[in-house]
Amino acid sequence: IFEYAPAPQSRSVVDIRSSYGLFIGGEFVEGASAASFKTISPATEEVLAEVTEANAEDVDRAVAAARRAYTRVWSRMPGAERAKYLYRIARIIAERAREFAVLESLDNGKPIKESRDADIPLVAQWFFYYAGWADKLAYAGLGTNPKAHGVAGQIIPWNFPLMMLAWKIAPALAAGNTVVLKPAETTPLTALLFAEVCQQADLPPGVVNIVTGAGATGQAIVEHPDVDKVAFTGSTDVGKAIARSVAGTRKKVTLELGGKAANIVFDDAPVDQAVDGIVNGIFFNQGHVCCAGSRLLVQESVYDELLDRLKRRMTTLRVGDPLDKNTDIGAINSAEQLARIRELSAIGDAEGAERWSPPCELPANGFWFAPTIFTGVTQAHRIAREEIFGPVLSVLTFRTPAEAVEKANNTPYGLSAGVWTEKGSRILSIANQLRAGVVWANTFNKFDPASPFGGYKESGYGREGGKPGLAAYLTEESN
Ligand code: TXE
Repeated sequence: IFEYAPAPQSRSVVDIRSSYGLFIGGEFVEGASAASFKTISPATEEVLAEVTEANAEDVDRAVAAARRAYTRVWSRMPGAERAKYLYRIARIIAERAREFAVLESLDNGKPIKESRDADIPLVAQWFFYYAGWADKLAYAGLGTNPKAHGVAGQIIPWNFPLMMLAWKIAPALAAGNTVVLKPAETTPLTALLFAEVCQQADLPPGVVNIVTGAGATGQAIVEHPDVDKVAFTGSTDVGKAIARSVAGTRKKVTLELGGKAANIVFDDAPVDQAVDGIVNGIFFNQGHVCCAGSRLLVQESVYDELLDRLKRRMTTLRVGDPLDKNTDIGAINSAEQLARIRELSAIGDAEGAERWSPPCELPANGFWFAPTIFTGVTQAHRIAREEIFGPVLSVLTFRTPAEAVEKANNTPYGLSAGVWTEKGSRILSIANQLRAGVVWANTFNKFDPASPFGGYKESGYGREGGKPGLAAYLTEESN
């Protein structure tokens, strides 16, 4: 279904407009006020485009368009018809993959080899997968005739802009909901290109509405009385605020929040494979990953050898231009995120952990942070407890499997974890004891639309992907 284009090295494959309106009712419209903001390339700080800042009036228009489309068209359409639109969207994204990959790397800062080989293919797969569910809702586990909630308000972060959009929009539409989605303020461009895909696919106007803006726009969506379902991915603090604000209303909520995943390496693990998995676990997407393996737990007996090999592997990582196909680590998404990473790393220094980075020259402009590991980290250190959301790994050790499990679970989060060992029985035993929504064994950061993804504890609730991801957009109630 998917052919990889040769690595695009230039931004000429994508046509970026100088300014963007809001996508409401199937067309681009001006905002109610003249407010706008700039989206920049984090690798160069160059302004890419001026984007409309939607206010509460705009959100109201978008919700009204979504409601009309829900009542008049989408909720009445047979599932097999909805599926056709989803397949069409999936195919268009696959055809325009190169454009999307370049735009994503420009706006977000991630390496082109990741947007080209991971993000955009997964986006197409998500739409293909949920297209297949649209006429099979009776098998979602919610009775023979489940109903859509109605209008879904969806708020997404900046780390996987188009992928988060696909995770939200594909199951919502398959289930028969219509959508008002807000991309993050630092990465709105691929969502706006997706709006063009909706037009190209002849999706009925109002089924998907894209409103751009910052937190206040998101809040207006969450608080809008005609929104039936809220889906959020982002920081734990904002997630908690959203849960408070919808408490006592009829709105259904799913939250996918932060993480502090343990990547546990036992002494019988295949070392080279584990080292690659550790590198992928923390340096993929500059560590801007909610399920990043940000706490490495190494069995003491292999600590010296593993650290030595990890450091050697890290010296081969190339940091730089996101559009260069040889780049492994791109730009940090924003000045604010860079400041957060610097602040927590400085706390790591102050608390006595030992910082190490390979020699690497960072570009003069833009936002950059060298791949970094901290050793001598204890569970009391803030860098072992708080999400850094950057290319920074905290290394801890353990002696016994029981100690590994105890340390892995000693976190307010519970999104993901990794286990590296030759023993199948140990994988099962450890995985069953970990309080994490996803556990990878001898691999890391693997995603598949059929696999449910989501957290325990303060990592949020609800699942995205698979049948549970579909069920989150359905109800047994007749509405
Ligand atoms: O997140 P925010 P930020 C974590 C990560 C990062 C930290 C802060 O640790 O360092 O959060 O990132 C919208 N009502 N994650 O500040 O603010 C906002 O406009 C409704 C983990 O970027 O949560 C954006 O679209 N919406 C995470 C989205 O929420 C609001 C991914 C996320 O932004 C809002 C991102 C409000 N009151 C950050 N305030 C993950 N789980 O992957 C903001 N928003």
